[in-house]
Amino acid sequence: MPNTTDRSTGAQEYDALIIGAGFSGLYQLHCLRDRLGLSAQVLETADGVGGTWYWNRYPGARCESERHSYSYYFSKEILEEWEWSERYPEQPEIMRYLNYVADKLDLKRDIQFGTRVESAVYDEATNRWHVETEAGDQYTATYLITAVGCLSTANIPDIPGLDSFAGDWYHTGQWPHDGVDFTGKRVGQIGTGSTGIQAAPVIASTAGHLTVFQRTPNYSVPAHNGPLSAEFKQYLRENHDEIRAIMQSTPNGHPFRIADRNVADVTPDERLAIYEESWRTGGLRFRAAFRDLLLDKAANDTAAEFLKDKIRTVVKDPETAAKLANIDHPYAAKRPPIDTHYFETFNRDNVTLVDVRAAPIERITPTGIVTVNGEYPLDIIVFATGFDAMTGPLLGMDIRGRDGQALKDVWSAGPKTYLGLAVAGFPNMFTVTGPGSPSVLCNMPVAIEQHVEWITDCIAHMRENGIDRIEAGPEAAEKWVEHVNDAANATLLPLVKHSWYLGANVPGKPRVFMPYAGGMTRYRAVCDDIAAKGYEGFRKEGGGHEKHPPQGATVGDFGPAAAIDAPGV
Ligand code: N01
Repeated sequence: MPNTTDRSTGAQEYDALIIGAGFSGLYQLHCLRDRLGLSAQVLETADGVGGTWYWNRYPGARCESERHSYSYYFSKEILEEWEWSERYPEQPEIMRYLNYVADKLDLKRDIQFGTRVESAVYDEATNRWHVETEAGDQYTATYLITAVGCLSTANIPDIPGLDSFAGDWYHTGQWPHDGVDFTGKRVGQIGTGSTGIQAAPVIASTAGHLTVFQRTPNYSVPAHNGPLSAEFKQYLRENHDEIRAIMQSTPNGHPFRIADRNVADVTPDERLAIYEESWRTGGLRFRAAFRDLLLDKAANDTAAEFLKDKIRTVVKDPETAAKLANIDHPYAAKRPPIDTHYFETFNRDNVTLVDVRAAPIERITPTGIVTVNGEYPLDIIVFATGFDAMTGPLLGMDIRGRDGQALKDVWSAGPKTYLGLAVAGFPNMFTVTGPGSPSVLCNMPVAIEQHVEWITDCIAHMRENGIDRIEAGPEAAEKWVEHVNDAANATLLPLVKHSWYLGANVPGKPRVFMPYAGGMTRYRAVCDDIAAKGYEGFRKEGGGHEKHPPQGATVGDFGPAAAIDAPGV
């Protein structure tokens, strides 16, 4: 319930507004409302909870983190009550889980569904955020928390002629709730990232014919999905604390440790045996085979060669295998997909691979897709073309901070945040999994829980100490951006020129490496240290704090970038 309603504007007044009802927004609401006792409201575009999982209903959509790690860990009761069914839960199961959590914590009564936020404007005189929705409803709050996710703004390439297509077309991130019937249809799928690799085998199983338009070939490791055994479920029930301890002590937040050995520490035969074993284990665990896979190109080459050999072994047609294995980026320098029979799909008679790097797409016609080699007649086009990642969802709203400055102008040369959590010039605004946070290089729920708890503690600290405004200091933000760059540059990640980590998948987007590659463990320690030092690097007003206190001498000492253990995926 709002504290009050402004009589002149009709604006509903809250302590906190949270934008988005996915993993982040749900937990943020619980923390602010039930732990701090604030009046808080979530504004959510969709008609239900779930965030990115609400929209990504494409065939084959399932989680790539292992079930028991893709969960909230803040509540023992939830951990004990909920039981996952498979190693990698499918989208409907994740939706059931998030609805279960929302109902259990009675969160939905404070979520306004079907509500798209258009603008959020900070008013310095009243120290409040004014939020307006597409429908013209108005809200104000002291704290604004964006929980909009990293991968929620669909990237639909601007291919000439799309409007003229007489068939149906869909983006995987905006999938129809009733599903799509591919039976007997000629389907074209553009995109071979994690999504396309999940979708293609399922689409091919019913389509008349599937043509996969591949621009950048990709590695993939079998997921080896399957139902959980009774013994494993028992192990999970009895070992939550230990599993959480592992997830919180690894750089990527997954429930397994990255091996503490370098590729050069073992003989070629041992290395092969390790890769074979990792391939059999499957999923993102393959990445954990050696510590230096993302730090040393020569080490990475050994994994890359192993994975390309697997493609050539699985795919029967040598020409198709060659196109699929023609990968020129280091393994895991793009987010490494995992799959269920992706490469095997190209052995089916009803599947064709088209290399659009060699023969680019020229246009879409009423009847299909035309590349420089000719037309592919289609009934349905599936865009598995990814997202305007990390900044897209934030810049999709008109967010204005002090002096009316727009976030899109402040970030015109690329995003700048302090810890990925706050932006200079935008007081009392917090960005869960914002650019500059580990987010997408980490198992998301682990990153989200840390962010939400840090933000909650920060707001509690403000209220206990009479601090009215908190804002990232520009110097601290500059140093954090530098540190984010150094952390990325100490790895092979920036070697991929065409990666959404860099914003390179969206024409005109500034090329800035957005996620923090220094590892979740390091990041957590930095955040804790900053909080322990009274939110060092932040400017505070109220409670006896000066308006612009000088920054502490140690701000920016986040540790050496090169000491990164092993960035995650
Ligand atoms: O998107 P992507 P995604 N012409 O950007 C191609 C997460 N995720 O949706 O590489 C032709 O990775 C593009 O080609 P290129 C995960 O973090 C999680 O697959 O730009 N092709 C690429 O092949 C993941 O990384 C899960 O040359 C075009 C593809 O489209 C992130 O979401 C599941 C093109 C886009 O790949 C995004 O994955 C799935 C064009 N004009 C995803 N434009 C789970 O954990 C783009 N492409 C469940």
